[in-house]
Amino acid sequence: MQEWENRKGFTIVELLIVVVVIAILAAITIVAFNGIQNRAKVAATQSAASQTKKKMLTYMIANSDTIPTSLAALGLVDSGDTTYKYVYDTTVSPNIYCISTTVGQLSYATSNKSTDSVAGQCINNRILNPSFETNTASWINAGAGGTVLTRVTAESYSGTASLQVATNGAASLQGAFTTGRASVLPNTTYTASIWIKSEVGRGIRIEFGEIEGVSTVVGRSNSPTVTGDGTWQRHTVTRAMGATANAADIVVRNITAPAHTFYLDGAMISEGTEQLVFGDGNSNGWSWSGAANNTTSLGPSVIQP
Ligand SMILES: [Ca+2]
Repeated sequence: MQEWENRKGFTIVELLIVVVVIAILAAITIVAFNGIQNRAKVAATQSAASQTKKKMLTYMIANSDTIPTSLAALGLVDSGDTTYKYVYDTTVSPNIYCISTTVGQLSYATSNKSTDSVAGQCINNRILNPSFETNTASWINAGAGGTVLTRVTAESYSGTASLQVATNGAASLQGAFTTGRASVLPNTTYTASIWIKSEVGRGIRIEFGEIEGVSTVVGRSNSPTVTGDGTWQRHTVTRAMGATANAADIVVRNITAPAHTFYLDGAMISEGTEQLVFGDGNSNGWSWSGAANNTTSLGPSVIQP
C-alpha cells in the first residue's frame, strides 16, 4: 500500500483532465482562427471592391464622365477565385453602373450610388414597376374579366405600397400580369420572383412567360402552386430563354374560382438561377434606369437566406 501511494506519475483521471483541457484550448484556438480568417476575407473583398471604384472613377475622369462597356477597360479580369460582375446602363445620363467582386463565396459591390462597398453581387431587376410605390403602371388584370387592381398602402412587402388584386370568382386562373414586358437576352436563363400575401388556404402560382417578336408568347414556365398562409410568401420560377426571346412577363394566377383578394409586391426578374433578395432603385446602392419606381433598376443583391 505504501509503495502504491508513493508511486510517481499521473492517474487516469489526471490524464483525462489534461486531455480535455488540451481539447478545449484547441477548439477555442480553431474558432478564433476561423473568425480572424473570415474577417480577413471580408476585408480583402471589400478592399478589392474599393479599388474597383477608384479604377472606375479614374476612367470616368479621363472619358468625359462616361463608363466603359466592359471591365477589361478598367483592367479587371477574372482570375483564380476572384470574379467580377458588371451591370450598367450607358443610355441614361448620368451613366449608371454596379460592379461586384466575388472572392470564393463572398461578394461586395460598388456602384454610382454607393460610397462604400455593399455586400452582394450586381444584378439588373428587369421589372418596370416592381413595387407599386407610385402607381399600377405596367400591370393589368389576367384571366377572365372582373379582376380589379388597386394600389394600396395598407399592405406592403417593400416600400410603403403594394398591388391589391381582387378577383370576382367568375372563373379560375384570374389574376394580374406585367403588360410592361421585361426585356431579356436570348439563350439566357432568368429567375422571376414576386412576394404575394394571400388568404389562408388559397392556392396561387406564377407563370414566367417567354416572348418573341412584338408579343408572341413562346411558352411559359409555372412555379409550384403555393398555398397562402396570410403572410408574405415568395413565389419563384426559373426559365432558360430560347434563341428568339426578347422579352418576358410574369403572370400571377389565383388557381380556383371563388373570389379572392391578395397582394403583390417586390417583383423581380434577374439573370441566372440564384434566388436573390429583392432589390429595386430604392434599395441601398441601387439606381433606376429612368423614372423612379417605373423603370428597370440595377444594384447589388445577396442570396435569399
Ligand atoms: Ca411596394
